[in-house]
Amino acid sequence: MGRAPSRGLLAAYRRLMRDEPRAPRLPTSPGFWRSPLRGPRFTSVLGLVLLAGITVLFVTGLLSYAAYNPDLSPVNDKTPDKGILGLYLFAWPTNPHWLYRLNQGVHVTLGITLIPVLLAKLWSVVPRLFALPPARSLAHALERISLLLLVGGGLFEFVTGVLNVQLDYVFPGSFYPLHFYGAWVFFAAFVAHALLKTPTALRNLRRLREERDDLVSPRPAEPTVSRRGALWFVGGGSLLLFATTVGQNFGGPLRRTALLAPHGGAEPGSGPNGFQINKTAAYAGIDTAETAGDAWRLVVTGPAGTVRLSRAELAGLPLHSAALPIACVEGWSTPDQWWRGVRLRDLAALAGYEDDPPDVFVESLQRRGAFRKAALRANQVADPRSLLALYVNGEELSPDHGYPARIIVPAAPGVLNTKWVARMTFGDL
Ligand SMILES: Nc1nc2c(c(=O)[nH]1)N[C@H]1C(S)=C(S)[C@@H](COP(=O)(O)O)O[C@H]1N2
Ligand SMILES: [Mo]
Repeated sequence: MGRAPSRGLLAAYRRLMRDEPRAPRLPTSPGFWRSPLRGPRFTSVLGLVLLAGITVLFVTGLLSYAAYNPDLSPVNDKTPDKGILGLYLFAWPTNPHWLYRLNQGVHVTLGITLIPVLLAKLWSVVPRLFALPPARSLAHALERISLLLLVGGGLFEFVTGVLNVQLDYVFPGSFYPLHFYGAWVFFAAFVAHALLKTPTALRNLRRLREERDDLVSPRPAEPTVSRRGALWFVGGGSLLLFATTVGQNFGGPLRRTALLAPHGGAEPGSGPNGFQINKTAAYAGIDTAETAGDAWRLVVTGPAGTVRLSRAELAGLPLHSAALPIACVEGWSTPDQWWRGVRLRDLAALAGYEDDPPDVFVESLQRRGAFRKAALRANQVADPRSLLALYVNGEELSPDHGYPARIIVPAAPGVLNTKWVARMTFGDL
């Protein structure tokens, strides 16, 4: 006399729901997760590292956006619909001259370094993702929704950031709003999570022994590595990413250690112009016929009218030097280069602003592309180190670095240092 098959099924189902230690097959059963590494201490260590690291990422990210001076002109603003999220914007300073270089170097290098920590943290709490019942109360339901925003938002921010750095604008024109709005959603969930969990995390670390916890597997597998070993493994992964990325913040042989960082486009070669190039003249569609001696004129406009200057005339004006870096939003930067050219404030004077230099709108010869024009704020024009450079490191600018003339401004993101300048319009924007 066999049992009715339906009763057999029912029994199996009941066994499953009771978390029968023998063979749970569904991830909703705690016994399904068998790694003996999981536990509150492991999760807490990783969580506290992320608490510090992600806070720095958020702050440097917001500062990076402010550095574009998006509130100055729509051409600088990649996120025009930000509304109240732009309330914190301020006039980006020109001191210290390495400000953006440091900010963006920290943002990108730290972001890449934290990837193994983020992945390990998510792995450590994955059983909770499947925990049943889905919600025990309204508060619990809200908490779980905030966790979805936290996990989804975190992955989204890291993925979009890495793609932008590695693949050079895979989302044409839309990386900035995606990363910016994503950051706010993610950070809101992150703050809620940190407020709820930091006290627990600190308590977990002070405890000598692991408490009973839903993260501890009820039927742990044989350990293949200690918790300490696993943390070293995650830390080692971070260290490896750091070591193969950080070099892009420097020049010389160190840059070649940045194996994981794209080197900013074409090989820059050697010599005075042998430093990183973002977009080459060929890529930007700059024709040498347009930049040649007779063809090119700089058009400067202001209340005094319009002045057209050949390169020889520009080179005849008082020239000044400044040691300034190029620092790109993608996280690479160059050491200070010696630029030589005409001060922006002297050009403002030519345009009719003798004393108080105003903002300026700069346009390139380049016809297409998001970075062919940019606005600079009055404080940037007034700084005596801000130049329309004609020379770099004692040589003519190379075509790829912006010949016949390019903007260079202290502490500004690379994108404001317009190359192949054709027109400058002075006046309050
Ligand atoms: N006309 C023009 N100027 C430009 C760009 C561009 O695409 N077109 N790229 C900007 C960006 S994003 C950076 S980081 C710097 C890089 O300067 P470099 O190539 O001389 O290092 O140039 C800026 N000036
Ligand atoms: Mo850039």
